[in-house]
Amino acid sequence: MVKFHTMAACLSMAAGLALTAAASSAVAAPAATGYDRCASGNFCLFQDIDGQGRVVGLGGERASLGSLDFDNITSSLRNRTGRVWSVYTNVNFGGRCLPVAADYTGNVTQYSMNDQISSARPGGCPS
Ligand SMILES: [Ca+2]
Repeated sequence: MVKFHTMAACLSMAAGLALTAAASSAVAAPAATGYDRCASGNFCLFQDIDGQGRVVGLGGERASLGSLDFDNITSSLRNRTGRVWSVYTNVNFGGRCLPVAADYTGNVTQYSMNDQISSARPGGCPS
């Protein structure tokens, strides 16, 4: 009997340690940074190049990024929607348009779009 209780105590303690270890690793997991902050299914705009600075994730079209306090500040993008999107230099999908491939992750500076994007929506640029 004594031996049985000892064994049970050991098993109980082992289970407790396992739970503690699991909780510790969950707490220790690093917060997402950079482009990784873009959740699956979202079209994300970042304030700075290389996925840095503030970020907003869109699930659908946005005729004015000003409503998100994100007008004319985007420097990089990540498209996790699985389809092409398009971004525009003016509100209401006007001005110059840049198509963004379904899996694009990168800057917009090389397309002369730095700090110029004012609206965005799923689908390609108007023909
Ligand atoms: Ca910027």
